[in-house]
Amino acid sequence: MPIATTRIEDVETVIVDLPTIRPHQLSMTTMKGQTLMIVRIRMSDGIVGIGEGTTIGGLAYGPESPEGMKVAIDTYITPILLQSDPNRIGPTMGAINKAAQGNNFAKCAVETALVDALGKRNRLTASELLGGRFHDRLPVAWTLASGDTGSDIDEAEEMLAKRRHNIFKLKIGRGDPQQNIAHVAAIKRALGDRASVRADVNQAWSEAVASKCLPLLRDAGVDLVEQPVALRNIGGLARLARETSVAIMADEALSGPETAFQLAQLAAADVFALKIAQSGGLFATARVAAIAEAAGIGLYGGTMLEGGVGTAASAHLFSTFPRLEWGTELFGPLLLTEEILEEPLEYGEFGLKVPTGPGLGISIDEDRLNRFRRDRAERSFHVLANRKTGS
Ligand code: MUC
Ligand code: MG
Repeated sequence: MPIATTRIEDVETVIVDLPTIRPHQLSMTTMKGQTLMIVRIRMSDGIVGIGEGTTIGGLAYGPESPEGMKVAIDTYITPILLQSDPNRIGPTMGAINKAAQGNNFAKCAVETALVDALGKRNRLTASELLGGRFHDRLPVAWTLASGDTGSDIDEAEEMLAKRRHNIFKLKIGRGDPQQNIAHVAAIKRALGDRASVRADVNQAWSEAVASKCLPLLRDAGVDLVEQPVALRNIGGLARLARETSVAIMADEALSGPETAFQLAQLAAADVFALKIAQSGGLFATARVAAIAEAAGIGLYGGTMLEGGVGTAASAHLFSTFPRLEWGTELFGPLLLTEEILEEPLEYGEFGLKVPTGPGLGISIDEDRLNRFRRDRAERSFHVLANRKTGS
């Protein structure tokens, strides 16, 4: 019997502003809230696929903002979707890639929604569509980024006591590098062998500064240093990876299979931070992982601090990698004070449970979405928070 054709009838994009539990300080910006761009694709059989495009600090972290993702989808991607067979995700994304260069985050949100819908239609989880899960639970790191050493230690102790996290990533790169190292060393001293401590420089150091600081971080007990130098300085990253014994992880330098191949060719990283949005979607990220595996590069499941939708999508993909040596950092929803899912994702015992329902296995709470969507809010808290501090 021929399979009935399905059409896409409507594509909706919504910007949602949510507060964070505390300011989150990175080298390039301090987040006081998080903005999610949610896409919902409604099909002729009534199924609605959900996707998310989220970044950090508007345009401070990368070249796409939530507002820009919305415009890219509304203006350029939706007309292609309306002409596409949503069950053929590869050709649909191929047509989108032909019509729109770049815009990896927007494309990832759309592809995620197509995968969610395909899973719902066929009663399969996204992880099954992506090859099948090896893990039902994923280890999850927490980022200490309050900007204060004492508060970070207290936060880490609380996470250890609750058995929520025993891997901590420290955000450094702002201010004096010697003080950065003292901050990391104090936290590692306090936590000892009870936790793995890693540091993310977010591109802030020159190669010369990184060359001096990496051995000091290693001596302080740090297991992994993430993106110490600028994203385009792949040669510098390779020289640092060669000269230091601390593991080096590429994050911002990775923007899909092409940069993954370049990094692997130059042996510029020991570990890849896999991010579904940065790499341009779930399937592109699977290709990045394949390149890493072939080159003997370790895998880490990264985040752009997405809410529940993007985090669930990432979890489905990461669960399909047999070796995820460095765990994940899929804690995004825990940084937010508000949940937009009907059922929050399940955290505990130092991990995240990969959802088991069809598609992404999550659903959006319509009332909560309505409360926080920017086009219905009186004034975005984001704008208010930034105005108060003058940033
Ligand atoms: C990044 O650069 O890794 C991931 C965790 C976190 O706190 O920030 C992000 C971005
Ligand atoms: Mg990073």
